[in-house]
Amino acid sequence: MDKQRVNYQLYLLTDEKILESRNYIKTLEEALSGGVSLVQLRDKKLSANEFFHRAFEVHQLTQKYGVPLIINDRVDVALAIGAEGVHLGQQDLPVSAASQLAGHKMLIGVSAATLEEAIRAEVEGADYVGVGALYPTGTKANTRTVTLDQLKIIKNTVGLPVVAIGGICKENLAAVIQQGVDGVAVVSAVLKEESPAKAAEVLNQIIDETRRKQI
Ligand code: TZP
Ligand code: MG
Repeated sequence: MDKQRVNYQLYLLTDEKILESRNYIKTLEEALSGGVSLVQLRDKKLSANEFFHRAFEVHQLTQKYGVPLIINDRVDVALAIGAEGVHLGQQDLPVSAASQLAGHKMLIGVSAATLEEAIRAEVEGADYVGVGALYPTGTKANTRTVTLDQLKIIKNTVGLPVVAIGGICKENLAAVIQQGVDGVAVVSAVLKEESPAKAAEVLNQIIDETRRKQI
């Protein structure tokens, strides 16, 4: 994987509650076939052993679609399965420690809810920042709110790719893309839909159309 060529456009995060109520792998495969460009495995409940096995299985699938897999929180699991990246929150390992373990080939993403956090992530050597939550979300508790204006300021200040997250759906997607971000990260807008493939296709169409109108 070439870090410079990663496509952040439609970044799908998994959610154990939603996926375990459906067919886990089939639902993810549908999302991939609909054009998801990046996947993050996020599961706060599994043991290290279970998380490793799930990550291995999901990696087989993402590799089939040529889509990088990012592991949430756990650098050890990312390394153990040979994932393309790891995503760190403000309470996780510092970027410097993660990159010492993972080396420079692995993509390191950091969650940021303020300009200061985004700048720090860049200084510390992150490869991209996830910024949010833009809108109310039922997927994650205790999110911090980021406005569209703050998102734009972050995008215009840091040199890293910026991915917006939190409650993003087809109704508010154009407004987010208009801030100039590199992509959006979603859970429910794809995984809760009856057809995850169709949902991903529609989101990609909205992004493409919004970008075309901006030129
Ligand atoms: N971090 C900030 S909001 C969020 C995470 C992991 C959840 C996003 O889920 P959804 O369903 O797209 O609102
Ligand atoms: Mg975390």
